[in-house]
Amino acid sequence: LESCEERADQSDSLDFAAPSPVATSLEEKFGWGDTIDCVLKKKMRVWCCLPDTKWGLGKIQSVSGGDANVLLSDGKVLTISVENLLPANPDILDGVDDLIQLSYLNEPSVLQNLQYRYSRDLVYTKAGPVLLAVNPFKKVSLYGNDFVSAYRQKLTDSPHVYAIADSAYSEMMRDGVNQSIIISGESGAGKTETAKIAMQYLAALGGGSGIEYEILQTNTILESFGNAKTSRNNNSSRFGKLIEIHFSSAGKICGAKIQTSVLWLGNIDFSVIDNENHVEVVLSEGVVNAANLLGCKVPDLMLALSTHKIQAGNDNIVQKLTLSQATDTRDALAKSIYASLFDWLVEQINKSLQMGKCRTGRSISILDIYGFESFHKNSFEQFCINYANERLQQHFNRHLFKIEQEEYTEDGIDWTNVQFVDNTDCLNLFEKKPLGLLSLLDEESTFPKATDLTFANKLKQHLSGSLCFKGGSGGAFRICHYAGEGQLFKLMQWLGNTTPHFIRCIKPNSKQLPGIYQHDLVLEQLRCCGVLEVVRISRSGYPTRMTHQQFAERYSFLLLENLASQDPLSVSVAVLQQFNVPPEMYQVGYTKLFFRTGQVAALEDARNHTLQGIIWVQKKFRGHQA
Ligand code: AD9
Ligand code: MG
Repeated sequence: LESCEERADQSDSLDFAAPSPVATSLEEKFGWGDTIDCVLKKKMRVWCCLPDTKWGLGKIQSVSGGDANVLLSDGKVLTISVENLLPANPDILDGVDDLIQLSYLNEPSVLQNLQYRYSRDLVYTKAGPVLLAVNPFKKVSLYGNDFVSAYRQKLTDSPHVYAIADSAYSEMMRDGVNQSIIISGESGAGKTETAKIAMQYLAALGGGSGIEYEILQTNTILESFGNAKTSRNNNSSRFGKLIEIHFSSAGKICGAKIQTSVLWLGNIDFSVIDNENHVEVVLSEGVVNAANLLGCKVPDLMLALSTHKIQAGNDNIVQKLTLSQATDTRDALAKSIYASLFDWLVEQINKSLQMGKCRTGRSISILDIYGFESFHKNSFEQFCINYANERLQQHFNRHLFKIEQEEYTEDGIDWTNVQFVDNTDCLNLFEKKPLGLLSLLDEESTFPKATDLTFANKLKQHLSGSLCFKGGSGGAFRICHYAGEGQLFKLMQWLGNTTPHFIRCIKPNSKQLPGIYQHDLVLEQLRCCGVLEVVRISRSGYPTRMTHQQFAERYSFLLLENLASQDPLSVSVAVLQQFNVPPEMYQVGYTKLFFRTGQVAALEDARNHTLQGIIWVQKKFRGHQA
């Protein structure tokens, strides 16, 4: 775990309203130019970074020099450096169903919001355009026919996988454009369950021919072959999958297609036969059975697993393998046999799902993919997973900005002020030819004398100029991913032609048990899959939107001058002027007002104060009358 200060800085840099990325004073952190005096007078809620690296909620009592006295929710008063404070949201925002509504977007606020909802079985929360799904690890009563009809008839707008599936379906029907639902998250976070829930909704909507049952059944078959119990998930998918559901022009399911990001072999052992660590296969039940199943002779398999053939001129030279080389060969063989078996299975399923008449070209794809992974020591598997995610992130950013831009343009506001984070540098690091990670890896693999170390040195030699690459000692190197081809290109091409919908699954604890919410684990995932970044991007422009009407209704009573007869826009502008909201903090659209982060919290505060004042006067007045 990093230190508190680091956390405070990182969290703070996520709040876009802050004028500088690393805010040093309280005013800067609060982001709306208030003086400390104002903050004190308002007795604002703040997050305090406590010594045990937890965040505690409190209210500022007083400030002297760089320290603040804060009354914590447990009644204790704490003296704490102003640097270790972050603004907390007003309590009207507790448990909001879209993180975008938070006035202050920092890590403790987001964590608390998700926990607030999770403890009430509200496992779904929006993070701007993304649906966050926190795994309940228990049955929650959020599914089934009643819920399906409620979402279909738009009787509820509470965030849900059904709502995502519904908008995919509706947009496909309305615009005739293919859709995709991209589900990511770490192992055990609930991706496969979420994919099934989305499929159930689509099956309910587009069902009728009976094929929807077949599609739902494929999960069981694929899971029984493709899943295994791991330390992180008792029913872990060891494959990424993309299922395409095809619809007729009437919106009925007419077909589906699945794409796909040998145990005896594992029992084969080797014995070392010389002091150069060369090996021979131990004759055992494992090797006999494996040879039988593969349809080859036992000595052939034994030879194949312990030697390496190289061609030199016209001669074949047979070299004995070392223990680690032989183990790798055995595992690679097991993997490839298993992969071929799985491909065969998918092919069979696809054959049974294909329906000749289904040529409308309309489809919804559901992609179940691993999220960014980061361990102390990361292998080629993490390299591939993270690269895939980096591509998805780019896809996502492009899409996000398109939506933002469209809304601004529609309402006639200037959106050139919107800044965004771009991950092109990181993608270039992987993809650039001839000096990207992938090209260099390809090249190095063809050198007979290449080792991990020569590869690492080559990377350091060529890539040290990139901000996303950090060389380490020996064979170590690090890639700084955005958060925090093999097939992939085809997948991205395919997804590029669809309208995407994103779901990020979050694992609340590593015990796979209900009711436990581990802050650090959740935080790590939020950072890894870039959720805060996403919300920040969505908010980097003008995250809070209200129609002129809504704004005027809510705040007009604060006006000193009576403008009740005027139109909502004039009233709104008068409110903004009276409260000295700086012009760069908002934009006026044709129908809506767009605000930067923190502005509405300040107005809400003024509103609450005035309301309290009114109540006080009314009480006095009644007392006087009595
Ligand atoms: V892996 O990358 O394949 O290892 P997933 O797919 O992310 O992983 P999975 O969907 O298999 O995780 O979910 C793990 C377990 O969490 C499931 O077996 C369920 O017991 C539990 N789970 C997940 N989502 C839900 C849910 N919406 N309701 C109830 C759930 N239980
Ligand atoms: Mg899975």
